[in-house]
Amino acid sequence: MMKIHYVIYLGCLLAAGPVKSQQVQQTTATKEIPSLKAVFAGDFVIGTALNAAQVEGRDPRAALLVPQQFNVATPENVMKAAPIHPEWGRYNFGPADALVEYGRNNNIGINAHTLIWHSQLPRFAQQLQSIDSFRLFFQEHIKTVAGRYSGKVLSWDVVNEALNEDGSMRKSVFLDKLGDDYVTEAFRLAQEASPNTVLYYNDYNNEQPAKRAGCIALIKKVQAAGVRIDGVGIQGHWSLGKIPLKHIEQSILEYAALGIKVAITELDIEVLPRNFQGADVNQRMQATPSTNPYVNGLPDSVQQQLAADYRALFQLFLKHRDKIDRVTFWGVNDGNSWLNGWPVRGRTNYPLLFDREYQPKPAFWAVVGLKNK
Ligand code: 9MR
Repeated sequence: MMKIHYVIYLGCLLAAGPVKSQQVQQTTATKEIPSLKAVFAGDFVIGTALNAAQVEGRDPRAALLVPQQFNVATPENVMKAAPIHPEWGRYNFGPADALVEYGRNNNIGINAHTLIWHSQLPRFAQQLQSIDSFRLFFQEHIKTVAGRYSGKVLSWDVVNEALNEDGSMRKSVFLDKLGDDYVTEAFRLAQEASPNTVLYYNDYNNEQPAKRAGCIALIKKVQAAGVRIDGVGIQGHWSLGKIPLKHIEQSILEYAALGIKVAITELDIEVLPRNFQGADVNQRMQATPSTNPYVNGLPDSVQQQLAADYRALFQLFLKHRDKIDRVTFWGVNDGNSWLNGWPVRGRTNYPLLFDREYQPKPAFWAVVGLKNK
């Protein structure tokens, strides 16, 4: 099963081409900015989340930058259940088809996200009372959506965020209606509908010891049922100056020991005040004047800390490049990150490697510099 995995990614890696040392030089002209996918060719593929405007080409600077920098992409929203399956028996495939087409035209592989998630679940599914109807929705949804993109996407996040922080199963509608075998069942159905696609379990904070233990138990349960699971996604929504490097490294080792690949699937670093860690979209924070401190720009000290954090992370990823197949950022530039709107609306955040003008930040050069010694 891992063979499929390598062959798929090899195509992307070959497409990235060799790294030329003169590419790695500090400049602001887009055509001279080194390409992340080329710099890390041979280590892991580099991805980004894409929004609808970027896929539809409404953002000309993204249209230039994305194919230059990234060899894989994840739909930020359009393949989630609510947008793609809004009513019983009715699917809205247009935006997801456009993404697949965009990928084909730009030599970008698609990491599809996500089949089964308690959030962004269509209203009709939330309202189903009978267990049989809910099970039918669950089965039809996976068969239809995974089936449509079989052979057209590299991977699926089959199940997203099924765990609580203590490693127990989240009390979602899936657990409630289908019992705790639903994760195994989802992987079985995804494998049937899309046999040559890499299948991941994906979560945030699953590098933390308790949640990691729950994640390992979940993966072992799927494996023990004889059902294929190829990889685990560590989302990577981390906070400035608090990157849990030890836990991340331990997680990479423990997950890889299960015989599966590790991917960093939604990387960003929160630089604004926050009183909790992770990415539970139901958690919110009160807006006060002190929660949005960098409206007029990021102070140099914070910029340097961000660069140091990214550098340390990529150093760790490179150390374990035999176990990591992908590093995906959750957004192209700071301006389109979800962290401008969560957990407080209307903030000015700086979590990525490119600024609002699509220019590389010090963090970009810190990461690229690791390969240019
Ligand atoms: O970035 C996504 C944002 O645009 C959506 O409003 C949000 C809604 O649930 O989901 C965001 O993406 C999430 C991802 O799908 C799963 N992990 C956490 C991500 C950030 O919330």
